[in-house]
Amino acid sequence: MKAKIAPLILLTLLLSAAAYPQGINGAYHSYLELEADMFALQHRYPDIVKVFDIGDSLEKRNLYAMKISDNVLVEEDEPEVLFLGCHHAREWISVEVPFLMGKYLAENYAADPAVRRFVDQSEIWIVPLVNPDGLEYTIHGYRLWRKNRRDNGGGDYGVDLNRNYGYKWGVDNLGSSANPASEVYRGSAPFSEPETRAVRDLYLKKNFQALVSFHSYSQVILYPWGYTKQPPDGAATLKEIAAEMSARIQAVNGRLYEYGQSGDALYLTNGDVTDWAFAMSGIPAYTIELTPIDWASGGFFNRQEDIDPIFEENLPAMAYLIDRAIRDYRPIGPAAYDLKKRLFKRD
Ligand code: 0X9
Ligand code: CA
Ligand code: ZN
Repeated sequence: MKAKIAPLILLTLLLSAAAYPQGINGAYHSYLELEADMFALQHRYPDIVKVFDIGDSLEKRNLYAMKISDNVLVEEDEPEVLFLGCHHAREWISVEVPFLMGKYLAENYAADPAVRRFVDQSEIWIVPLVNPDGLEYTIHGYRLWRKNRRDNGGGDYGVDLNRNYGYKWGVDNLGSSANPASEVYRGSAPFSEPETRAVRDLYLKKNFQALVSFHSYSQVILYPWGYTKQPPDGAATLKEIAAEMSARIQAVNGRLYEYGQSGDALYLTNGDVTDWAFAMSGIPAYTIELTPIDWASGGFFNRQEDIDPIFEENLPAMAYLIDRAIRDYRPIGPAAYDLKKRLFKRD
């Protein structure tokens, strides 16, 4: 019996290796592939890249943040910008864009004066994979999984991490759901999930001046508030920066990313990361919903060949935001919380 099964297994492995030379996730990163690539980048550019373990996921995977800056081991008094990816498991392209940003900065630091200025004068923090458990489940389980993998009991799994942040959490049942079976289940309490706690704790330790949380696939740029259609203080500046980012994206491949307040341009949400960050420290905080490019083929299934063009078109928007952070270095919004008096240092 044994002797018959072993060659069969071997054959199956060989066939699948031939059919999927990069694994079933293709050119997209799995958790382990991303971990390896982040540490490889740190190994190659140890002066400007450092990977931090910022906590554990529910299933005990590491949550990583990658810092890109000169004197990377030192906390300098430089404006900090945060790029987040993959709150939602199936949005694979949202891992690639922030990771590629880190790679681009590291690889072009030596030769490109604009990159050198960013890296020397700011600290760029990248958390490309907020939801590693969910991502692994989309690779090995169900491709269209969205939430994390919290066992809610009763056969229901998952909390929508982008409904679990603590500002106006669960303020209504339009922007999130109290039903554990829902795709937008907000969790049992604000920050009930280790993944959102890790982002929160990083945020509160730093002094971020701008933030982008990448998602897919609506090809839009969204800004707070998400929980209400009322505009926040600073709405005009949020809109102005969004317009600048949109124009820069469009200049690359011609794609128009519409922009607007979250509740108008897309739909209402409560407990998302941008509302929370904006409430905490009044910084420009954006959700960029990346493009599917091919809308007909199903929005979450970006082709592998589309990774580079989608990164390339978003690069100047990210660069613009870093540039703004270096030039402005001050909050624009309500600032409900003073980040232990370390914020607003230039006011
Ligand atoms: O619903 C979300 O969390 C985001 N869209 S997605 O299709 N990627 O799930 C949008 C979040 C932005 N906030 C609001 N639209 N309020
Ligand atoms: Ca530095
Ligand atoms: Zn999303």
